[in-house]
Amino acid sequence: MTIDLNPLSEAVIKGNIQAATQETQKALDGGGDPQTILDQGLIAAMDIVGQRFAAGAMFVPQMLRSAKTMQACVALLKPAFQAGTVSSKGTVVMGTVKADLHDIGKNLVAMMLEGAGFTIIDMGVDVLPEAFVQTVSEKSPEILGMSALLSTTMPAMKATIDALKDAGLRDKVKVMIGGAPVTAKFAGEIGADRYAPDAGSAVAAAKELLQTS
Ligand code: B1M
Repeated sequence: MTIDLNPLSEAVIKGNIQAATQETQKALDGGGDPQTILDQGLIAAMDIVGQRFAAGAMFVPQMLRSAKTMQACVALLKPAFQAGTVSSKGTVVMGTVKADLHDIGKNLVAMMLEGAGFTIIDMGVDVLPEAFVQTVSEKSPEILGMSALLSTTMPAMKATIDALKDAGLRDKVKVMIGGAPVTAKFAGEIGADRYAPDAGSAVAAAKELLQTS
């Protein structure tokens, strides 16, 4: 079945929450695949928002409205990604690194991991290295997941890994990183265990790290 997701993308780009949530619901009610709605309706729209911002054709308040619109639509998709979870596959502490306020991607990764059976401790945005270390120390998660969307905040990932080493915790937790400017090469350079380019890969990577299915 083909569902036209262009009206949804347009509504996200314009930051029209009412139209976007209506279009999301319409797509779901019409039997649309939630993953396709997410990838081709919502994430594709945010890519266009980013391109327009970079070209000076959109500004921060408009980008923020688009982000809020996307989040409202993701909330409608959430139940579809979280059907039938049983016992926990492991605990993942998640956060966006110091000085970085982008949380849509991090929230999506958390949502998918939760849907796949992991327990999530979400620390939010602008998380200091020492706060990550404290939570790892207190909660003993199997995985620490860090997200960064700005090239200027990527170094906070290394700072966090270094802080884990200083606290004697580095070998007690697997570290997974992601976010638009992050690469597998960078993950290797800073001593992370895994890089994942998107939420689906993050689930596969988490399972591989813990050798669970
Ligand atoms: Co900002 N912003 N922003 N922004 N913003 C970008 C990132 C930018 C690329 C736009 C551009 O110039 N084209 C650019 C960064 C340039 C750079 O450093 N390379 C940028 C900038 C410059 C800024 C400000 C500095 C603008 C300013 O104030 N002048 C400012 C910084 C604020 C701060 O953080 N301190 C800023 C602010 C904002 C808003 C607040 C307005 C808003 C964020 C709202 C929010 O998140 N609640 C915003 C938005 C919306 C964007 C864009 C348009 C969209 C980001 C997004 O949500 N994408 C973005 C352009 C773009 O990326 N196309 C842009 C959709 C999301 C699903 O994708 O986050 O990549 P993403 O997540 C993916 C993967 O990366 C991966 O999986 C996710 C799902 O598939 N992933 C992981 C993410 N984390 C992972 C963790 C993992 C594994 C995978 O393991 C743990």
